[in-house]
Amino acid sequence: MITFVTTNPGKFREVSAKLAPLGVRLRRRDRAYPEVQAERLEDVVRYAAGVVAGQVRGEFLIDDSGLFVDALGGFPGVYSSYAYRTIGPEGVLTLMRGRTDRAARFETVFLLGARGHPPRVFRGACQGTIARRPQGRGGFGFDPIFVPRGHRRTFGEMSLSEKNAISHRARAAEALARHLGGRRG
Ligand code: ITT
Repeated sequence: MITFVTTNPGKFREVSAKLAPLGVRLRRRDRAYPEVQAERLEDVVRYAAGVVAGQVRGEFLIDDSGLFVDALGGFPGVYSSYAYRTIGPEGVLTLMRGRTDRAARFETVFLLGARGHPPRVFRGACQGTIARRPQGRGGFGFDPIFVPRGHRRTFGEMSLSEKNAISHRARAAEALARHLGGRRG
């Protein structure tokens, strides 16, 4: 059993669905961890892990993700949580008004930790573009404004399993699964 420390039920649903077929069970601890101001997602999870390790028994997982928009110099990136709460997806669309370069990517960094053990980090990314307007009610966060490369619909218009086949978080979960598989097998 791995404790996934996240305030975000959408993340928990996605990762649970990805790992369940492998026999890996997750439980959610709905608790915020301190997010340091840093320029890389990895620095955020590594700092948080030091705090979480003192609060959670056994193995834990934390996920820090962000939306990096090329035309905005990578913003909101590591500030995605703040940007979501303040300007929201509509605010990102406003910043993108008149921009023809709509390239963006989602990134996820997972940290698997346990007190007294060195942490392991896994990454996933998904390239795409920023939509002209929000579309769809599925997913969470910036999903309604992100169209993954090779698709015409936003993540917000996709089912959980469609998003889970191609997303940044799914890639990170696959890397985690390979690690767990190697360890168990
Ligand atoms: P925890 O830190 O408690 O896990 P959070 O929602 O604050 O939850 P992040 O800091 O990793 O998580 O996420 C930054 C923001 O990016 C946040 O507003 C999310 O809604 C959004 N986000 C993260 N993953 C996303 C995804 O797969 N699709 C759309 N938006 C996402």
